[in-house]
Amino acid sequence: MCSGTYILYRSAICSLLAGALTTLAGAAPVELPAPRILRAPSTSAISISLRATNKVRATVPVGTADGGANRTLQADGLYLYGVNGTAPALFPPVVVVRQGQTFNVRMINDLQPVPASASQDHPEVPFTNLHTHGVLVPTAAAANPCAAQGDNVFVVSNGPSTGAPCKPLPAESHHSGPAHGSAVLGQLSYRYPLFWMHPHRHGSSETQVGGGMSMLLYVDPLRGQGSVQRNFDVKWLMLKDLHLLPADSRSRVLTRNTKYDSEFCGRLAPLSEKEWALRRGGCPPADTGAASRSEGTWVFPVSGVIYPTITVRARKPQIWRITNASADASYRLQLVVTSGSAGTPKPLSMRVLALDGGTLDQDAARHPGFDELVLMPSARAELLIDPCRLGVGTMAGSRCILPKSDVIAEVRTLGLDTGDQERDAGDHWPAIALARVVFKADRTQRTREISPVQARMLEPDPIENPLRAVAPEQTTGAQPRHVTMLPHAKHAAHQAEAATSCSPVPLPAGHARVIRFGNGLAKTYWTHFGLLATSSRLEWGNNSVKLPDIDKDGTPKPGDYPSFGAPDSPSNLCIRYGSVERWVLVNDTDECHNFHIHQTRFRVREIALVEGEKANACLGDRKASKDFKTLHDNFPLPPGSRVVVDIPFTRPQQIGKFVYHCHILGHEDRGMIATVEVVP
Ligand SMILES: [Cu+2]
Repeated sequence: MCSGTYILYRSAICSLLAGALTTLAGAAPVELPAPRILRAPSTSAISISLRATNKVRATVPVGTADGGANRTLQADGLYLYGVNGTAPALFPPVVVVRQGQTFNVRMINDLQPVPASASQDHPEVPFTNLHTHGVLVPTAAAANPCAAQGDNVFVVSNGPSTGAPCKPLPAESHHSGPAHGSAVLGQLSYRYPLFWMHPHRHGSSETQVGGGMSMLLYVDPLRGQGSVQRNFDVKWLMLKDLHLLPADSRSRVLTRNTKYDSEFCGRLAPLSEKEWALRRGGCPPADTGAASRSEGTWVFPVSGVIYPTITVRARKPQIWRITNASADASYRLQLVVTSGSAGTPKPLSMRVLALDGGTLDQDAARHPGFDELVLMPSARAELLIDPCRLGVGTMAGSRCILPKSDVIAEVRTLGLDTGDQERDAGDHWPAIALARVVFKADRTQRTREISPVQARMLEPDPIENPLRAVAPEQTTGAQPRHVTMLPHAKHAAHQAEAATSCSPVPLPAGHARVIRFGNGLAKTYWTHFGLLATSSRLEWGNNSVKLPDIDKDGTPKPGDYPSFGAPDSPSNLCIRYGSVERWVLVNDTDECHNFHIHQTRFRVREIALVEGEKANACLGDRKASKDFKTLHDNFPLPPGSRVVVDIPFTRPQQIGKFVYHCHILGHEDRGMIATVEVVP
């Protein structure tokens, strides 16, 4: 991060890191690492062991702008996964499974107790669990107690364990016994590809995910991957961020600061190129004069490396698989050419192949591309990085000639205000130069075809499209024979109580359900968030989302939004298996949230925004989504917005209890989460 050039600017971040960086021999830029890929040897199942650790130290390589000496940074106090007995890592192996395979995770809870500190909203507790974001996890037969838990995030492992396979765990609130292991069995029947796994213990999600605990999961479709691997260089960009306290002067180790402050580096303002050069891979504290702000740094590693270089070879275009694995931070990505340009560089138009694990459709295929891409927490994107398509080369008809010398570019997040600065609302995520990109020269000057976009990437999903028949889907041949789907109430004794209190009231035809996002109790305005998650029903008719009906009884008062607290309370929503519901998501607050629902996906039908609202920026490229048939599992909700979505509850694996929530994990931990129960 700190080349000689930086020192000239007397960057605060450089002086802070100066004592913490260890210089290594060699001068090559630090390349974005290729992950270790874990694949199943057979067609039936893949099994991994996953060790949840905390208080761990990671060595983070630090890249430079000019290929100067390699450096590393030591960060302590992290939460990391160790996979299959290997050391816990910021960028753990990527699990690649095939469609229809069973994926077994043996979870080992190795979290150690951490003394509570007065500054924490939520003390660090050694409880954890696992959520496979975007993937269906069936609630299955009682004979398999691990599978019986489905995607119930209120089941946790509450202390160090040896990973005993498939030991049933009661809900945390019931539990005060000795150590237990937990495991998850998931049957991967979703067709589209980029998912991730992270802990989901209510109250600890922000601390654990923000400490680095997550890993990637990719589901190969039945066909087509071979040609993707042959034609493209696949790059995995896992975005995380770490607040770090100043380095210990003797050990040079920086310790993670669990206290989150989105304004640590100051509020968002346009940056000059000189200022961008000070933000490679991280940002220094804002010079506010306040003592609390002036200490530490904030780094944004990409796949475990701070400011890596991504080299794009002339004859091998790339596919970038990008995941926002930060707990709270939002990114507004641009790809800009920095070499040979004067003034503000122009963003290259990025070609998006898939969003949030859902492949874009033919409508999206005709889209000219996106100058910027907003990734709120948990959002994913797959991009086609072909220098010709990006305009790095010179076009000659349908062919292109690449430049004679290397072109240097940068992946940047422009920063994002999730609320209006002037109204002091929301968070103010910083502008960071995340990675350096080198488009290699083609000295042969031969013309080349533009890489084709693989047809399979543009195929809409025939199964999950809610426009299709709503008839309950039958168990497919791809599912393992030993999984028997039973009604939820029959097989999990500890859940029987909830099941009996859940009786679905179906939406009448032409009605929509209204879900309101609000701040909780007025007295604790900034610390509690809630969801008004009742079965409010709204006659849909021919109206748009500007429906006056929504507000005919007035906006709810701050105290009307329940802030989630008790895992064992009756489910907030009861839905009949086989329904496709229309939900109107209403953001009653003055900051952005992002809606995420487990165990299903949704199609966006309408988006209504408050005109002139500055924080509409969090919608970014997603405003085009209503024209696409893509199914999302998370979606931004700007302040005051209404977003209409269709959600299918038509798969047997969905029977059971799961949650929907804001994926800004600080909001989720503070109550912006609610339960839904699908009953047969
Ligand atoms: Cu939120």
